[in-house]
Amino acid sequence: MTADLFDSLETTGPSREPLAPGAVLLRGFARSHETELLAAIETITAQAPFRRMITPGGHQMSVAMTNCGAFGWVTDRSGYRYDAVDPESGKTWPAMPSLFRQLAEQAAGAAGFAGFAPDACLINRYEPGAKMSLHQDRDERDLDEPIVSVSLGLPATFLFGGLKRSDKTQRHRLVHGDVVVWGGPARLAFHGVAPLADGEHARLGRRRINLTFRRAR
Ligand code: MD6
Ligand code: FE
Repeated sequence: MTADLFDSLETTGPSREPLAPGAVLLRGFARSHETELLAAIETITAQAPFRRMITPGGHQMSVAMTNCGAFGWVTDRSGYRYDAVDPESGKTWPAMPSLFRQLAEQAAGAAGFAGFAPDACLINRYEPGAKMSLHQDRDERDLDEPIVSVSLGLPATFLFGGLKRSDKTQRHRLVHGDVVVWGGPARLAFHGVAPLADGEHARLGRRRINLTFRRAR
C-alpha cells in the first residue's frame, strides 16, 4: 500500500461533500498528483489517441475519448461495450498506470468502498461546448462496484439526478483535482455534464479531462 501517497491532503484538509446517499465529492483529492497524472495521460494518448466515437443512434459524441486498462469503454453503431482491444488500432489498450490504480483505490476507500480494483479507465476530453447528456452507467458486470471520477483542467458543471431520467438534477461545479466516488444506492443515478464553458486552465489550456475508473468485468 501507499501509506504516505496522499499525506499532503491530510495537512491541507480535503473536504468531503456528500452528493447523495452513496455519492461523495472529495474536493482536491487528486490535486497533488496533477503532474504525474498529466504525464501519464500524455503517454496513454500517444498510444491510443483521443477520438470522437459514434453512438448507437448514429451521432458523433462531442466528448473525445480513449481508455487505459484491461478493458476500454467503446461505442459505435452496434452499441456500447467494454472491449480489451482499441478498435482504432486493433491493439490492447495501454496499461493502467499504478498511480491511477492507487488513486482510484484510495478515493474509493475514503468514500467507504474498500478494496476497489478497477480494470477500466475511460478518459474523456472536453473542449469548449462539449457536453455529456444525462445517462446511467450500466455496462459494467457488477453494479455493486463503485465508480471513481477524477476531474482535471477547466471547471465543469456536473448534473447529478435520480434513478429516473425525469428526476430533478442537482448541479455541482467540479474543478481541477476533484474526485467523485459513487456506488451503492447512487450507482444507477442519471448524470451528465453541461456544455463546457470556455476558459484557460494553467495546466490544460482550453480543455477538461475526466478519468472514470470502473470494474468492468
Ligand atoms: C464526466 N462522468 O465527468 C463524465 N459516470 O466527464 C461520468 O459520466 C461519470 O463522473 C459515472 C460515474 C462518474 C462519472
Ligand atoms: Fe457516466
